[in-house]
Amino acid sequence: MNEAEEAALITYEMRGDVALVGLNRPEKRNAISDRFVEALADAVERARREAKAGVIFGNGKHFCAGLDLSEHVKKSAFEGVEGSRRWHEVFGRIEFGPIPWFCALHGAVVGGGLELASAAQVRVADETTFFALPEGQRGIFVGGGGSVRTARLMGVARMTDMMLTGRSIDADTGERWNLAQYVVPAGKSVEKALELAARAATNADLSNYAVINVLPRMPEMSRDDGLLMESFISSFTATSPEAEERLIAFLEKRAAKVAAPGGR
Ligand code: 1HE
Repeated sequence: MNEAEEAALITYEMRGDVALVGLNRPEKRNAISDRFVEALADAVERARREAKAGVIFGNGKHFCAGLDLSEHVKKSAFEGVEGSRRWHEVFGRIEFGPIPWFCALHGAVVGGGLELASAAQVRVADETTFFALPEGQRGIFVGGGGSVRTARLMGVARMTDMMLTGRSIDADTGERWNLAQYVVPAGKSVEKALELAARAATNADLSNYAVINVLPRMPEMSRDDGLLMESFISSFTATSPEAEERLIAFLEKRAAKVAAPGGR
């Protein structure tokens, strides 16, 4: 594969302050090969440098069919561990970075595709979305962080059921199970994710950083440690020049009020 073909595995464009990253291997349902992981890593690094939020979506009929199974027929155990650790690194750059990521889902969100989506902060599913973890049927196990991230989103019992029985769930069930925070009409997930990302991009950088990096770590702390940490983060953000300017803007009636749902 030459450089141009490799670059084309992932599409990348800036929409204002938002990086729009497209999984672009539709003929293989965006199955994640080793090269694909590297192309995604490059896009994520670029977005971390130049964007204030990111959207990941899948080109073609599906968001992502997970691990490229054709590359895993003849791998050694050690190569498998290294591959899995690389997924962890790259997805970790999405999970714990300076900018929030919004995944726009449609069609199959399967195996490693669901693991990728689980690394984002917000998932927007359209009505065609379905989630599955067919690892058990393939004789393998999740390796892209799913047993940690996806299990935390939906809970161990539900994930165990999906992995043991091959159960597929639809978008509405996925929303109830915490795999998506929004369900929108078919074909609208990218538009909605872009709208949400553009909104998040206007927040103070430090507030976004704290939400992304502190909130997910809190459940692992004791209540006492968590509350102390919260006081420090709260004071640290509130005393930044950006916060001061935003607080004064509100008091001087130059900033938007909180809107009721539906803009009432
Ligand atoms: C693939 C892959 C893949 C499709 N690796 N080549 N993931 C899975 O077990 C899911 C396997 N895929 C499917 O069940 C279906 O492809 C879909 C439901 C996602 C989509 O169905 P459909 O009818 O739209 O597409 P298709 O005809 O099945 O696939 C089109 C092509 O993509 C076909 O190749 P072709 O050469 O015959 O055209 C498929 O073989 C190919 N393709 N999915 C390789 N996954 C770090 S651990 C993570 C562990 C996992 O992710 S396990 C879950 C793996």
